[in-house]
Amino acid sequence: MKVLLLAFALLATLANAAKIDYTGHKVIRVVPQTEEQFRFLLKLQEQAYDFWSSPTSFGSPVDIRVSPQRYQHLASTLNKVGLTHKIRFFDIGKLIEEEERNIILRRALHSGRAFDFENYHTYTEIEAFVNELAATNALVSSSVIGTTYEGRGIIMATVSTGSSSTKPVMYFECAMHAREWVAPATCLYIMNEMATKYGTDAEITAMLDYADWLITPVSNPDGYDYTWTTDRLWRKNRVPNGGICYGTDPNRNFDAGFAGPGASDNGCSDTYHGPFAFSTEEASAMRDAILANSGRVVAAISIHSYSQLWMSPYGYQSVLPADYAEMYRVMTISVNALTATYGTQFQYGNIADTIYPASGGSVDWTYDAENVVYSYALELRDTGLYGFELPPRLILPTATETFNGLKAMAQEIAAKLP
Ligand code: 0X9
Ligand code: ZN
Repeated sequence: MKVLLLAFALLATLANAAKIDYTGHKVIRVVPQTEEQFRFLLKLQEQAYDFWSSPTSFGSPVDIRVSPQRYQHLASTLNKVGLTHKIRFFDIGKLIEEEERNIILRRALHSGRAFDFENYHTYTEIEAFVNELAATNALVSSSVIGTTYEGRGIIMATVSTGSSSTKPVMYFECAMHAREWVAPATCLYIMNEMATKYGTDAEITAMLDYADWLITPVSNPDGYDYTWTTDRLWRKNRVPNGGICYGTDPNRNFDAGFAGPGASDNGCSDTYHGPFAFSTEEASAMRDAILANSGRVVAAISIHSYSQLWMSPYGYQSVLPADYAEMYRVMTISVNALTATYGTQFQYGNIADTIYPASGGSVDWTYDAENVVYSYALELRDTGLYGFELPPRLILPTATETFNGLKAMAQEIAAKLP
C-alpha cells in the first residue's frame, strides 16, 4: 500500500500540469572560429539563453537550447557574425518525457525493494535515505548544514569510524546545480559503498581508517526539487531577484574572485553571482561545514555534469596555482583509474583553460581560503548525447568509474599526507 501511494505521489509529481513544457525546444551547436564569434557567444551567454556547453576555445563546439519562438531570431543573429549551426536535438520536450517514462518504469520494476541506486530520486526520498542510513549504520551520521530560502534542510552524511574523529576530512559536494541529476545519484552510490563495505573491502577500509568522508548529496535542494516539480532544466537556487527572475548560481557565489570573469550580474542569467559573496545559503552552508573542520580538510570535490572533465583551480584566473604540479599529478592518476574502468575519456587540467573562466566557484574558495590542495571540480558523463537527461541505466557505470577515480585520488592523498 505504502509503495502504491509512493508511486502515485511520484506520478503526480512528474505529471504536474504546471510543469514547463519544452516541446519543440531545440539544442543547436555552433563552433566559434574567430575572436569576434567567440566574444559574441560569451555575450549571448550573459543574456538569458540556456547554454548546455559553453564557449571554451576556438574550434570547440558550443550547445545552446532555444525555444521554437526564438529559434529563427537566434539563427539569424548567429548568421550575422558568420556562425552557422547544426541541430543536435530537435525536441528536448520528447527527451524529458522519455526520461520520465524510464524513471517510472524502473520504479515499478523495483517497487518494494531497497533504495534503487540505479534510478533518480526526489529530494524527499534522498533525505529519507540518508536519515535511514544514519539510523541503521554505525559509521554514518546525518546533519543539516543549512536551511534554504524555501526552508529545506541541506543534508550532509558523515561516514566515519569514530564519533569524535580528528582524522583528515574528504568533502564531497554534489548537485550545486539542480539539473545535473547524475551528480546526486553518484554521491548516494559512493556514500552507500563507503558505509556498507568497511571491514569487507580492503580499499574502502583503508580509506575510512585514513579519513572521514563528508558527503552533501544535494547541495542545492530548492533548485533540485524545482527540477522535479516544475522545470527539469533549472540550474540555480530559487531566491527571488526582485524582478521577474529567480535564482543565484551558488557556484558563482563563493568568495573567490567573486563577480569576476564567467559570472553574470544579471539576475535572469544562469550564471548570476548574487548580490554579494556567500549571499546564498547553499554556498555559505558549504563554507561553514568546511570551516567547522578547518585544518582537517585534505580534499574538496565538487561534482557536476556533464562534459567528462576533472578540473583543478583556478576558475577565476588563468594563472596556475602554486600547487598545480601536485594537483596535476593526482588528477592524472585519478583520471587514469576512472578511464581504466570502462574506457570513458576525461579531459583534465585547470578550470579556466579546460572549460572556461568561472569565478566564485567552490573549489577556488577551498583552495584559496583553506589551502585544500586537492580541490577538484568534476563534470561526469556524458559529452552531450543525452546531456542532463542521462538514462537511469547509465547511473551505475558513471558512479562506479567516478568512485574508482576518487579512490585512486584518496590513496594518493593518504600516501602524501599520512
Ligand atoms: O560552470 C560551472 O559552474 C561548472 N560547469 S557546469 O556546466 N556544471 O555548470 C564548472 C565549475 C568549475 N568550478 C569552478 N569554477 N570552481
Ligand atoms: Zn554544474
